Amino acid sequence: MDAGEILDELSREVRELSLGCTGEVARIEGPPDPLRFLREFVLPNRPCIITNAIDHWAALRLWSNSYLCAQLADYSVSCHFTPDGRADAVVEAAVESDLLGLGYENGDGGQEGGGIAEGDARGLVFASALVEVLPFPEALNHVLRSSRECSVAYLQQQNNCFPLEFSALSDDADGDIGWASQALGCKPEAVNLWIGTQDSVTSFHKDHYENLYAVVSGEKHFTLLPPTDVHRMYVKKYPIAHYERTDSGSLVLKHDDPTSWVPWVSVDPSLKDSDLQTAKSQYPRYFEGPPAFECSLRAGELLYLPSLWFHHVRQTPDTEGRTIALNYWYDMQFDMKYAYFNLVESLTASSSVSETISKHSNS
Ligand SMILES: O=C(O)CCC(=O)C(=O)O
Repeated sequence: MDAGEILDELSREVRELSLGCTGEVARIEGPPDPLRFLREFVLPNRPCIITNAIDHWAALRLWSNSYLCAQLADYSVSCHFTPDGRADAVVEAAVESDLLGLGYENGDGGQEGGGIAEGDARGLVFASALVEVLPFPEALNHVLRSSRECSVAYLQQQNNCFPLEFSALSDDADGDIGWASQALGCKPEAVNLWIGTQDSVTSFHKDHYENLYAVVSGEKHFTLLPPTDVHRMYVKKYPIAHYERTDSGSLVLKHDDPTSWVPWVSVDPSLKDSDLQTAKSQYPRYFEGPPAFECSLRAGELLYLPSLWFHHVRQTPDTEGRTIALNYWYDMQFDMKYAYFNLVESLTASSSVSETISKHSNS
């Protein structure tokens, strides 16, 4: 057996023993008993959707656009801008000259590699959004007017922004998820608010947190893969770039100076048509392997997204044109599960498991 077959066997076994093979995410009526939540979901690192757990939040009834603008009239909030709704994502650098000096030619981007293969499909960069701090009503207006033809705004900041930037809303939703805090033995390290439209998509990534993700309005669509599937994600190192605003107000992509590199998932599960066909040939382990865990969350539902799970997130707006969510990040335990994950990640990086992309992009 080569490394790829061994890792395939691992991901199959985890499904057979614990996660299930259908790609369905368990649904439970909440709020659950903390011990049950710990035993059935946190310890086995298994996601679930919890219904009827946040019905008491005033946010579910109050958070119209006009209410939010009235409550937050004098607040400034962080708004993330991209031309196409893809922030912290691997994108093609629009300007060829932007790539000069990034080390593609001689491959020196591999210097800080830590064993992870270089993102060798030339012209691809990891693009981060332009973040502007704006009065809330103006920021919301940008979100609602988003379009992939000009600019997409996503109101989010993963720095505990709910209490920090939106404190006027703190009575409308809980500061922590009580039964989860009990099960996990701590309060959340960060509570983040997300207001976006269908144009904002969050690319595949994983976090070192136990995540309780609550939808307040609209719908969120998650594509999830367990940590044991890391060998199917084609993690490569990409040069980091960021969007800047020009004098005319449009967004341009600039590479970071000095150049730095970030390991990121190459697979985009939301591609269509010919792009999807190309991706299928580049990333066969993802597209030919067991199905991802797919779920959609409606307003009032909560997802337990376990630590280290890869997640890709899309959204459908409500009748007011936005999707609103709050997520609670709890510290994960850096225990044996974490050590095993590191082992699987190292095995993936040190073998030829993720090499298909190189063969295709070089051919
Ligand atoms: O809602 C989103 O767009 C992304 C959420 C996410 O990545 C997270 O909660 O970790």
